[in-house]
Amino acid sequence: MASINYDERIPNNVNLSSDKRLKKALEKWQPRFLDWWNVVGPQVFSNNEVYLRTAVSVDRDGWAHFGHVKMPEYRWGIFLADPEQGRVIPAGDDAGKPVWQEVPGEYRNTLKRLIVTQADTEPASVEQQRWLAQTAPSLYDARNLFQVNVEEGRHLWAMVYLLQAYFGKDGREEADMLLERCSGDEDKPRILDAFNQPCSDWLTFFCFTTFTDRDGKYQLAALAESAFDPLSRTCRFMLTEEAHHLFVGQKGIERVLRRSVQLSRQDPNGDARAQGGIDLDTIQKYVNYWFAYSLDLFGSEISTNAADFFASGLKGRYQEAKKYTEHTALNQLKTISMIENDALTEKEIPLRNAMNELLREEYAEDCYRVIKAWNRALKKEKSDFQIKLPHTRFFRRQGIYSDHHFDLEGNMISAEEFEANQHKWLPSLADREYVISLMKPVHEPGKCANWIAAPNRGINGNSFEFEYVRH
Ligand code: BYC
Repeated sequence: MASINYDERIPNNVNLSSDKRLKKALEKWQPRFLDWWNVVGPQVFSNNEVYLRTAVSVDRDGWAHFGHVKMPEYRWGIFLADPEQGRVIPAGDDAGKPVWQEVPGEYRNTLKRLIVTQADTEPASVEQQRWLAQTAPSLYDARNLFQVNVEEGRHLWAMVYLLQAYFGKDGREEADMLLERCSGDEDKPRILDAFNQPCSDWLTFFCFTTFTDRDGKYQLAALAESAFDPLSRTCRFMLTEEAHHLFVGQKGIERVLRRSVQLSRQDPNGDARAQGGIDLDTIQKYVNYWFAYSLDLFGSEISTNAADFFASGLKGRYQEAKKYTEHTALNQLKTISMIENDALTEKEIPLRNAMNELLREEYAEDCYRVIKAWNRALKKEKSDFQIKLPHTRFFRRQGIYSDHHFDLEGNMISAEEFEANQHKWLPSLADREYVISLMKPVHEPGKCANWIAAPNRGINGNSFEFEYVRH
């Protein structure tokens, strides 16, 4: 199995020292990355020792080396999954032909745009979360946040490697621009909407890591089916890291739900807020908001871009090689609910044009599994409350539903009706202010904020009381 060479200035398993030009370009980018990290990366505990996991090799078990490190000294590097011998193009017009080790001229711009869009999300999320540790509900949570942050930083490295190694001068310029755009910046915002939303509280962070990072999982899985083999190998390794981010989100919300039930039980009026907790209705509103925002990240339901990505083999379907036997998706149709004359009607469209929607459906099913797990946890706490996922048409700002209004069940409603109900369905300013008012730091080992239950176990066999951040 390919181990990672940590003796080099940039740890890597791509034999970087054999390519002097690329090595020089990446070594030039490295101090810029560190400047960026220092200015818009984690601003709290930024020079403390944090108990972090670092990859040591790219095989299934080899990537988890744990130890206390200061974040700016984290060994970010370039790690690709091992090549699959004889791999062929999984999908599209050229399915079955050998994969590409270089970028074909005709796809250069499209592929570069896809890689830049993916890459742009990685530093964006670090920027969004840079102040969160200031109000961490425990050191365990601060540590998990930092683990997510350093790995998003490494995902940026992975994408920058592809840009610099395969796209020449253009790629180097794009790599620089990735450090210039900034989440929420008026003049130079990040590319996709969800990555310009503020992340000022931990309920948002847990929703973001549940729903938005999960979009990352599905987009990376689609890119892992790419004909461009270096992209596929890069995404395959990134996916192994992504699993922990999803765990942080899912378990985080589960702990808030459990605590909410416990606190409402302690209150004579069954009011979790009166006991300093977050009521279940508010949690549901955050779920509605972040599920909808994350659905937008899949692009329009009907997309010629997506059809072209699929036809040319740049992106595949989720688990294309495993789940499908027919890989061209030609002469097949998909039924989509469209809006005509202000009413929903079912229309059949060519399957290739519905690739974004197919991926979104896989994603939504995965989200349902998470909701079920949360509802099991609620039942265990003896609560009858059930968290629900809103309909995929609800509160969309991208795609074919974005010009209309829908209720939580996906029924079309008037703008007035939406307006009248929106604070029942989505967090109001008062809800947000209330949640933010609870965000008080608990930075003592083994202590946990009142509004969230402590986790059942710690990280890597350690207890919750372990000193995850030394300060
Ligand atoms: N916001 O045909 P359309 C992650 C643009 S998350 C703003 O509908 P297409 C992570 C679109 O770019 C995963 N703009 O969509 C998670 C296009 O613009 P142009 C990120 C949007 O092209 C947490 C136009 O609208 N990975 O990894 O079929 C933490 C019409 O496009 C949005 C990727 O995104 C939006 N939400 O598909 C850290 C994968 N949606 O070209 C990390 C790479 C669409 O007309 N990207 N637009 O100027 C892609 O595969 C595709 O670009 C998209 C859009 C799926 C995003």
